[in-house]
Amino acid sequence: MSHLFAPFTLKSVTLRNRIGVSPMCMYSAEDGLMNDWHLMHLGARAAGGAGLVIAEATAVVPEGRITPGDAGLWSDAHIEPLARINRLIKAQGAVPGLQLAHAGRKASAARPWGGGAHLADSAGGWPTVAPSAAAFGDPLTKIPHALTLEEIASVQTAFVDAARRALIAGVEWLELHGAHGYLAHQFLSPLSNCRTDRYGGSFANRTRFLLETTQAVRAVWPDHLPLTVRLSCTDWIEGGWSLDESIELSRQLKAAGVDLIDCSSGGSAASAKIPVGAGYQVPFAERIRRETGVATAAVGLITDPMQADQIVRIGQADLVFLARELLLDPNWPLHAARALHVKPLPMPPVQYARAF
Ligand code: 531
Repeated sequence: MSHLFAPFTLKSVTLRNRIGVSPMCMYSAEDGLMNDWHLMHLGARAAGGAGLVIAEATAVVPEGRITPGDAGLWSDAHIEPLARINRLIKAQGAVPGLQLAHAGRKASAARPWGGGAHLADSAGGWPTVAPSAAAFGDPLTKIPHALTLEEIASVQTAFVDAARRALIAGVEWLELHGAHGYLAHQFLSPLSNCRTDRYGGSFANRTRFLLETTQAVRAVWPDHLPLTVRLSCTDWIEGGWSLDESIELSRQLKAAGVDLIDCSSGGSAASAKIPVGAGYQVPFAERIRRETGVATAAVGLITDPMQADQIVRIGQADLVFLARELLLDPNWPLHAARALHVKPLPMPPVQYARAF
């Protein structure tokens, strides 16, 4: 039986355990360039024992940033700062991952500590784009420009170019952001996609952007490295994107070469009533894993070692991704190993080991 501290192999990559650092926006880059903050944030969590460390939503074009502080990979200048971080992550025994993203109509916002509302173009913001010219709603009130077919193709090319740069930077695990109400999810959800062309309307049309982007990225991302997708498995709104659609899309993403689905939810509309509670998204990972045979990661209010271990043991997911708990405690994996009586006990970096 598998468990939280059993290694996990996907393609040619082996994680030392089932714990992944969920991609977490730091809003601390300058012109998309990662810096010492990211080195500390990601490096500390690799040293803390996680098997996989996924760097935050990294914009494929500047206008795809959620805030002016988002990381980016839209130019070759972005490669080396990321490569430096990836070398540290690897040296600490973890696998370096990265999430590629485009925020669509949720772009051009202030950082959370600046209020999080859309920034006027005159205040450091920029015009946004989306499948359709409909705003998310207060406080993200900008009306986006509806992408033309040529512009859609150019965003997809930007994902491919960014994936190539990620590879050069030493990323070994790539995640495409298809969740949380950002651009790919804006195409998926009927709540944000009112197009009448081949990218809107039917399920096949709404999923076209993400499937095509995935296929194009898979073509340049080496076969031996994992390509994964984060989905919002439900919008939590009647008439919105649903779990049944996520299951069918996961099947098609698997056929397109996706190795794992990272199962989150929400983000399409502020009015969604989300039953937030311990492991509330785990059933999505479980159903997608069981019904499609694709590997899954569970994420969302996973806080306790026993809870995380059980998710893996009973086959609800292959991996657990943690965010908030790992912000509070970068050494959560080392503490979890003790709580679970793992033998041999994973040790902290050699520089700290004499204390144990
Ligand atoms: C939180 C969030 C979770 C679920 C739905 C919507 C939002 N996160 C998502 C992050 C950015 C910061 C807020 C990303 O996915 C990039």
